[in-house]
Amino acid sequence: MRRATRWPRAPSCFGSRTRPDRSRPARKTASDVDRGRLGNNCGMRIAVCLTEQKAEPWLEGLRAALPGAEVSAWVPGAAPADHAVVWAPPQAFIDEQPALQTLFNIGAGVDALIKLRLPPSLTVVRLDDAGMAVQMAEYVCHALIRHFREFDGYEADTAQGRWSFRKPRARSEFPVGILGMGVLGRRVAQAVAGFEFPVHGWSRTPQQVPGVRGYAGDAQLPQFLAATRVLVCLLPLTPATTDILRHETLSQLQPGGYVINVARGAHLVDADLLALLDSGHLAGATLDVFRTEPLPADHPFWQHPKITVTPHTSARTLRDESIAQIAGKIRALQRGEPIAGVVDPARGY
Ligand code: NDP
Ligand code: OXD
Repeated sequence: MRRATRWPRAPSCFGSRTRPDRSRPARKTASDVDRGRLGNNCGMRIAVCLTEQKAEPWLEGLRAALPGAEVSAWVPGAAPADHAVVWAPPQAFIDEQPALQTLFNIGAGVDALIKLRLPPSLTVVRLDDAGMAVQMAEYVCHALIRHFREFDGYEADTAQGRWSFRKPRARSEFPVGILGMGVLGRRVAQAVAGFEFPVHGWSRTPQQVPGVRGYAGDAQLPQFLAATRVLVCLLPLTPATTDILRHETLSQLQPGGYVINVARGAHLVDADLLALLDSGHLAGATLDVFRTEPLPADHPFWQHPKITVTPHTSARTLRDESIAQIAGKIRALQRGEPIAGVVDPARGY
């Protein structure tokens, strides 16, 4: 079994450690073990465990942002770490790291983490914007405006050398409904409202967003859907939101409805979308996320004339911004301050 690389200790150290959540039972941490052994405060350990991503640039960035911390890529049998920076880690990582206090996810969605068996004392922290919200606003506005202004039709015409005009459409007839008014949904709502589309927002608890008509909870979902023609999904994937884009809900959209799914593939029932596109109730869809990624070569979405596919790229994790945010949160925890983006395991996001 390979051992984790042990990095030389840097001369500077973090001061006294304060647990992020005093309501939690105190656990012996890797640094506590080190302090006992070495009689000093050096040695905060950070493990990096990233699926489908190169670890090296993250290691370098975290080392530069947190001098004094030992930052290493996790391998089975590695020394216990205090914090971890992860994307879709295997269960073995969690099981082998009982001293972990905090799991920093390098994405906003924590569905891949929440499905693991996590010790109740472990704090999961998601990325809180970190440059993703503006990207999401760009993506959604692009998809919305491409559909509303019929730029796809113009592209098809001009490709054939045809100089043609379409009748201008009223934006009041294209109300946009955003499922999920969190960090990303609110930024998207603001951008869409800037183009003077009517905007509706649906959340679990009531949210006040200027320029947005708010709806909350399952009881107000039918009202929200009936008010919506272009539906944007920006919900976290939880048991309550899985399959939320299904025949029953999508058929409640206004005729000529359009679906933009930028959250998770499992929000959408693929066959129900295809049936509603083929029946003509829905006019089209732009999809960035899929039940299986990469989207299998034989999936009907690829060739469907009313569907635009992008490869899970609507809001990319920006490494520098993410490292700065995670390092800032680790420092805040060191000072005993609260941090944003802590996941509530009961809610699942
Ligand atoms: P947040 O946690 O900030 O916001 C989630 C929103 O969804 C909140 O408004 C919340 O309501 C609402 N919500 C959650 N559950 C329900 C429910 N059962 N009923 C009604 N509303 C609900 O998440 P973000 O905005 O940061 O991110 C949203 C999702 O976007 C991520 O979970 C991820 O899956 C996806 N994503 C996709 C990316 C891509 O590249 N395609 C990139 C980044 C994220 P309330 O306000 O009441 O809590
Ligand atoms: C995320 C994502 O959740 O990129 O951040 O999908």
